[in-house]
Amino acid sequence: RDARMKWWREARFGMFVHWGLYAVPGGFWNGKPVGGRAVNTQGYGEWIMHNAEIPVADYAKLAPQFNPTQFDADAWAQAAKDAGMKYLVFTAKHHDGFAMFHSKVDEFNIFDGTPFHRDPVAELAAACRKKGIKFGLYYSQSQDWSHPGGAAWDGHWDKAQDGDYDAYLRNVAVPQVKELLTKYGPISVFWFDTDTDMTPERAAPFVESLKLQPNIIYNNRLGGGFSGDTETPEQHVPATGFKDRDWESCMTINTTWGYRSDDFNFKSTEELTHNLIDIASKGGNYLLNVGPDAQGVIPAPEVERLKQMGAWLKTNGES
Ligand code: FUL
Repeated sequence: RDARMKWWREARFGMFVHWGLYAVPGGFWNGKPVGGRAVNTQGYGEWIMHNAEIPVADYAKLAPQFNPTQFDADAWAQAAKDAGMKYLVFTAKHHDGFAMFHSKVDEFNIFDGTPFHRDPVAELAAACRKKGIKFGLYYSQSQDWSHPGGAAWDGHWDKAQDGDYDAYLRNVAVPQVKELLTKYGPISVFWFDTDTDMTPERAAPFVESLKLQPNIIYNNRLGGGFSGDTETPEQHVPATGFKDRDWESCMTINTTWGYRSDDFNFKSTEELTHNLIDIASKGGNYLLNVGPDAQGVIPAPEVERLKQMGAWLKTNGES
């Protein structure tokens, strides 16, 4: 375990990337900004389908509009590198159920469902490898608002979502996780998220699949009693570290994870740098998020802050 965790413990700083179909509406539905309907979603851009209770068929109509021709995996990897980040974790599928890779399991994915016809997971894996950035994937294993049977943490809003949860896990989630672990070379981190209705029996096939990547590090959000390798405090720096546990604070750079065109609430470079120092001094990692837009571009104020952090680290950091 120590050998497996070594690079991660030394990394300290990583890039989280929330990018998906939700970048198209960018926080707006029918011309109106969509706020959160529950305290823990805060109007996040990637929660728009849930927060506006968008029917599955209507949400799917976003796919033909998604053509992020300015997406440049090398530029993202370079932005991470310039910031002094050592790894990158990309949303292969968020709760909306839209796969950001060429999945053979289901056509609701960026390669088959959009005019873009490219596979961002493949391109990012290659770019990160080239630039010496460890590559990891986020995958929403239980919540899936577009596939029948997929969970929604406080219930479905469209009949099209109803179905057999176990069949969804068996036919969609586990096979997609296996695709991600076999088709894209070394995967350093697997980031599960929200464990709605997970049980030990339901979680076991995921853990089994992780053996496809013997050195992989996974987080504590699979559920079913599996604690994974890392704790994942969200949107805060814990007062102290965790006893005998590796941990990583994930935080947004503005308010949202997934792109919102109306979110200009960017944290200052001072605050971000302070968080990094605070977290590192307590023995954790900082997974700082960016939210690329519908063209595939990381918003300029985000890139600028990353650059400034990297410059600061160059003068004051260890590496
Ligand atoms: C949460 C998710 O629901 C958010 O959308 C985001 O992905 C965050 C990192 O984890 O639980």
